[in-house]
Amino acid sequence: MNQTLKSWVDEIAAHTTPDEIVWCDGSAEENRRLINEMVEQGELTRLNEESYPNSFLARSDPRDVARVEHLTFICSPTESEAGPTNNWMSPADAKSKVWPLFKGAMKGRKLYVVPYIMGPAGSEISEVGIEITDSPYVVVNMRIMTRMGKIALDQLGDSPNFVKGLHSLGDLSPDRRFIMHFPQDREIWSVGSGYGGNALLGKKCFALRIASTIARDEGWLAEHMLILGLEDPQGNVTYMAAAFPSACGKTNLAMLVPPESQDGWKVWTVGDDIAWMKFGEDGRLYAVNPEAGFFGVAPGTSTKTNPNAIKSLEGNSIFTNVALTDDNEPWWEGMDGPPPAHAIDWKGNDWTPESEGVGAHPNSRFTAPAKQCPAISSKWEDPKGVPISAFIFGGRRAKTAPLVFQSFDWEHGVYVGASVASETTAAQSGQKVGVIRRDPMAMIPFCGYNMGDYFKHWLSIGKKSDKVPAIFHVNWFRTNNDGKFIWPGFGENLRVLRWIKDRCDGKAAAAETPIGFVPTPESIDLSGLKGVDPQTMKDLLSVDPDAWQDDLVSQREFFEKFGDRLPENIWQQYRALEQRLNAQRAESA
Ligand code: TSX
Ligand code: MN
Repeated sequence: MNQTLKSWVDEIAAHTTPDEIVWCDGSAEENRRLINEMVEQGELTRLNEESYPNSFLARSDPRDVARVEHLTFICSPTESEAGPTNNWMSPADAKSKVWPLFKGAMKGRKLYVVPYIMGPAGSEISEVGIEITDSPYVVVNMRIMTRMGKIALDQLGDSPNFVKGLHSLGDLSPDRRFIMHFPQDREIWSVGSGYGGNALLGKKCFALRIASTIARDEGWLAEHMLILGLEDPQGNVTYMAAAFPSACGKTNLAMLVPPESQDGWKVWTVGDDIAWMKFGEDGRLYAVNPEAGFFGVAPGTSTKTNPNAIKSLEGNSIFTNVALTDDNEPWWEGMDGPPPAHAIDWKGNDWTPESEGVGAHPNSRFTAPAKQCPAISSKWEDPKGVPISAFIFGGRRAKTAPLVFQSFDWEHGVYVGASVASETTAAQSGQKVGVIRRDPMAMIPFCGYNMGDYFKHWLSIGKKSDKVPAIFHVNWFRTNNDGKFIWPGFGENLRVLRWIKDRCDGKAAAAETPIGFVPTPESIDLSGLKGVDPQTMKDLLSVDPDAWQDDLVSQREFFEKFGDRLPENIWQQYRALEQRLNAQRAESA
């Protein structure tokens, strides 16, 4: 028995006073028992055994359906270590505020000890975490999302080196809800929420917020990135990792199915949300997916937008806050076919297509095992990871960013990542449509330390090796003057991935512009693609210096928040872009 673990569990049990302590082994039998208990309590609904075998519906408290950034804190010793993009509380204040909320919190409940590995078993890149929780929903989700149970205790052995995560549902009141991160102790305290991102502590809390601080200290990367392998008709696979802000379709890109006209090309899924990357002996960056499942947004997922996601979730899956049809099947807006004539909505009320609100909550989720994805990479559990050739950043931009461009070099690429932004959509509640939100490397909600230091860390990674990935930026969301999307997106994005691969191989042609290397119109294969004529392609690849000048204003405002913590190289890149844009304007004037 691991003594550090045992004394921590004893200490927490003494304070939270559960009725029983359950050490989870991750077995199928244990999972069945937990699920049966939850079905009996009415906390889970068994779905149609024919179409969705071994799958279940959960409904959360209606006030507890999403991550809560205003209640999420980085509790580093000083406020400047957390930086201007995080909420900060001193470790002492955080502990004295939240520890009382755990007092007696598990009375009448069971305390589950959930050991888990983030990353493939036996990998040097992997890390062990232990989550203590009083939510059986968390346990069964963690079993899908991580390598959970005995396998993790075996990997941990006697080592005190694990991330401690303490979670209690508390009374689910938003007034007593806190998601606290203690990077120096590698510890997470979460109370008052049962929602995924707040309660499944291996994912955003550990694999991004805590791991990003470990990665900074140890010289590696913990990023909010999908990982995919692009296989050419000869069978060569090029691995890429991509970071996009929310609502840009990261999971869809990770599982891209090539169109029929791109015969012989394949995309293999390694991960859809998080990448941990370390240098190999050959100087290349190797990436693993720390997760073992997909916690995907359900609405909008269909056989049209993401057929592989649909096939991944047709069994052994958990659905949270979706609607329930009269056939006992899950349903959400944007699913294939017509909406059901009657369903039970995510709050448990009768629903018809004529009803006022939605059937499924816009942030409703599926939890599905990664191994069920038809395109899962044969290397997805390789302890070595996969060698990354390209980093891809992106955002939802109506006018500025072209379909794709490549940075001039690593330092310029870090600046491109730091200036990532996305325009809000109608689906994102509570704000106006088309507002620009800056989200460097898609890490704004997930970086566990000052992002000025984070950019410095990225710059330092480029100095460690001459084989770092090439850096690209994509934008699937360019619109014309009528506001209509001019790129078909989805499977057709394969054509852009091919250009990226060719650039990595030193092949495809590109034109030098102020913002970077943009494809020549002929260098993107448009064979068999209807609706993208030569003029549209020109529009997709155009760089409007006036639009970029406006973007620089927004960038400056954002970067100034970091004061002298922002590396001078980022400002140099900013000024160099400004000068190149001015030169282009002077030329065309
Ligand atoms: O995921 C998306 N991707 C990446 C796919 C690999 N989405 C969905 C975003 C919300 C999560 C996209 N939406 C993409 C895209 O490439 N492009 C668009 C915009 C778009 C939407 C619809 C059409 C074309 C573009 N066309 C028709 O509906 C017919
Ligand atoms: Mn994410």
